[in-house]
Amino acid sequence: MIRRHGVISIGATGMSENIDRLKSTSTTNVEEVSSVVTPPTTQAPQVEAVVNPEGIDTLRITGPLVVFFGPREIGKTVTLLRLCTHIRSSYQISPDQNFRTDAGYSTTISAFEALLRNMQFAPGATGNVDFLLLNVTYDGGRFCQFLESPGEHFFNRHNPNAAYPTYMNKILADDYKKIFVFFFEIGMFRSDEDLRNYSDKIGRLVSTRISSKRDEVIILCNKSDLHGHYRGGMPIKSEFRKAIYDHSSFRGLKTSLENSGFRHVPFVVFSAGAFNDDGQGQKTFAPSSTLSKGPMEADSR
Ligand SMILES: Nc1nc2c(ncn2[C@@H]2O[C@H](COP(=O)(O)OP(=O)(O)OP(=O)(O)O)[C@@H](O)[C@H]2O)c(=O)[nH]1
Ligand SMILES: [Mg+2]
Repeated sequence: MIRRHGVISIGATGMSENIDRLKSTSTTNVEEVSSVVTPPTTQAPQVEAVVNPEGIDTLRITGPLVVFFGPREIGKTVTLLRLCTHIRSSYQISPDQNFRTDAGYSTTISAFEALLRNMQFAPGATGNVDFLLLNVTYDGGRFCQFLESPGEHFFNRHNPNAAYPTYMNKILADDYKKIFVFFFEIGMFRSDEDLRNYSDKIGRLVSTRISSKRDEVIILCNKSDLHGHYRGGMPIKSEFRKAIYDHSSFRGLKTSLENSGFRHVPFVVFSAGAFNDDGQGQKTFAPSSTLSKGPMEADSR
């Protein structure tokens, strides 16, 4: 089904269209990428030597890299899991074993794999899965990589102008293609000031560190199931778009996108599924539909 549509599709177009475009650019790099990600063991000491002080081996990233960018609790891990469950019948997805050098990374990988197996979201279930690199392979060659980082590496409302961590600065400086998925949710912060700070931080990134010639940007409006703009089981995308784009706090980012030459910025309305409290402190989860018309509608227009 994925081959027929030629996309990674979660019943919709926006995110999938972009990943499809990514496919056309990434396949030409397969040879090059494969040789970089599997260095001969004799080179191991060299790799060790360049691991940065944060214990993150950015040499594991050769792109194209999809960056899930958003604050804590916005739903990056859940979105990643939902995307993986959808594409795994055609794409091989495996956590990169050597991205982080700290002892806790193996726990992260195990927790991710366990969640992918059963998608049970007890409170805090995604807590251990906040920082990992996934390698996505198609037809035997590297297709792309997904990076999920803890929200505070991107934005902390108590310190909105904090610098990015060193590993992130390296990623931003490296010249492989990046696809930034900027996470938003209607009412995601308690104050407009926090929303403006978040949007402005993205705006600065877009203006100064992302190239419209090389990179792509997606605005993802997450947890749509919580925000009633639905008709006939479908999210009304124009309503979600209005709520995000017409908010005064978004203005600076809109200008940055326009001025930076991003002519087509997909706006994706997304929900991983329905989350309900079971009354006993647990959350039950029902994944959203994978049909092309369903509540997990994503659209690019
Ligand atoms: N209603 C609803 N809730 C969601 C959705 N996606 C995530 N959530 C809820 O949001 C919580 C946080 O999601 P995570 O994916 O862990 O958030 P995150 O952005 O990865 O957070 P950090 O890793 O801490 O930066 C989950 O435990 C769910 O309860 C969604 O599509 N709909
Ligand atoms: Mg997370």
